Amino acid sequence: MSEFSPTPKDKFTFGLWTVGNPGRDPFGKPTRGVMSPAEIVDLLGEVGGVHGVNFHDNDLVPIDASEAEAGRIVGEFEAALKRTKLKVAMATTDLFGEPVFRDGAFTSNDAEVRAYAVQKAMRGMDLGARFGASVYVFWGGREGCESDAAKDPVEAEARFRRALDFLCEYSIERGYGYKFALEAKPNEPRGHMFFPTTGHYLAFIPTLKHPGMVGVNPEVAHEHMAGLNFTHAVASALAADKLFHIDLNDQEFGRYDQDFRFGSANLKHAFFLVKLLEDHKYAGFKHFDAHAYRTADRADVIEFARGCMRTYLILRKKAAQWNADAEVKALLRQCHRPGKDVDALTEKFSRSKAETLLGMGFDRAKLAGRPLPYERLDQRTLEILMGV
Ligand code: GLT
Ligand code: MN
Ligand code: MN
Repeated sequence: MSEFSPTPKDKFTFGLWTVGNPGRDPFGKPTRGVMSPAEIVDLLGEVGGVHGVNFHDNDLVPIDASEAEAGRIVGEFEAALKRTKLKVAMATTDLFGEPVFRDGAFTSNDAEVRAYAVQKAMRGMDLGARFGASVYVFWGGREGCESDAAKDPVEAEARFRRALDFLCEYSIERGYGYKFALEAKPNEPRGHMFFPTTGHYLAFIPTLKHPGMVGVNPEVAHEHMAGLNFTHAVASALAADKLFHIDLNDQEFGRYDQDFRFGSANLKHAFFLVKLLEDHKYAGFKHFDAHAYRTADRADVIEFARGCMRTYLILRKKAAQWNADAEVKALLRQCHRPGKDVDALTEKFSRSKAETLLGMGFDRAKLAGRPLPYERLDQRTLEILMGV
């Protein structure tokens, strides 16, 4: 056990589809053998220190499985969980893979497809609850369009709201206690995706019937694909008390959906993300929604999974080191100029405070001349990261 060995207390999780990814891409066939859910759980057991596993309904039970087949698969999965002491943390619905969802699920133009999608989500929730999942993710994989001629986007949003309101009631009625986590993605697989960023969902949630049980599941790669600062998206979720789950991975800016090992592409961003999560004591699951390179074999998939967690734990240590660093502290003292009296003025509006503020004189030149040694601060940050 090294100081960077994870334990289940770290709440690191992997989806069946992550370490189980066989290396298929839009241009090429699988490069690894397909593993059964039980085999994937055993692999995670071999990785060590993993808290739990997540699944889509059909990662566990194929959509066309007979009852006997489903029973066998679920039984083997259950036995593997017992063997490895892994928990099921999160469950979700595959509402994107089947041709029936070619025009969306909850936002499809076909009322029957919409009803089928809600039914499939209900059954997925039943399956997740059976294994004790506490978070239910909604990634609107096909919710969107190629042409705005196809759908009124306001109507589409209303359909999505209706589905979620219904599913919230279903969870309440069944006593499942789920927290719903909505996951945004900007530009794949539809030509235009509805709810492309975490911010869109944060604006949408207060319009629901049960906003308290719905939060977000931001994913590193998804905000980076759009050229956005992921740490800021997570900060908005934290500030709104809506960070119910998180998908950690990595992504080169501007590229296709890469789902790389956490921290492998943008170490500095990964550092500030971990620092944010740790500084704000995020206590939820940390799911590595990533997969190994297409070139990886089984042994390398294990290295991939260990790498995700190890990088997180190293960055957690680096964040603590940064917070305790004397030079960082001194630089921060120089850059942050608190002023209780002036802050109090704008704290809560009153006519007299407004009058006082209007009457104040500010020396713009003096304020503009105060030093802000951010170059030094950023270089010190990099040196801590580089271990110098
Ligand atoms: C799919 C997607 C992910 C989502 C998963 C949940 S499936 O791999 O790219 O980002 O989190 O449906
Ligand atoms: Mn992704
Ligand atoms: Mn994801």
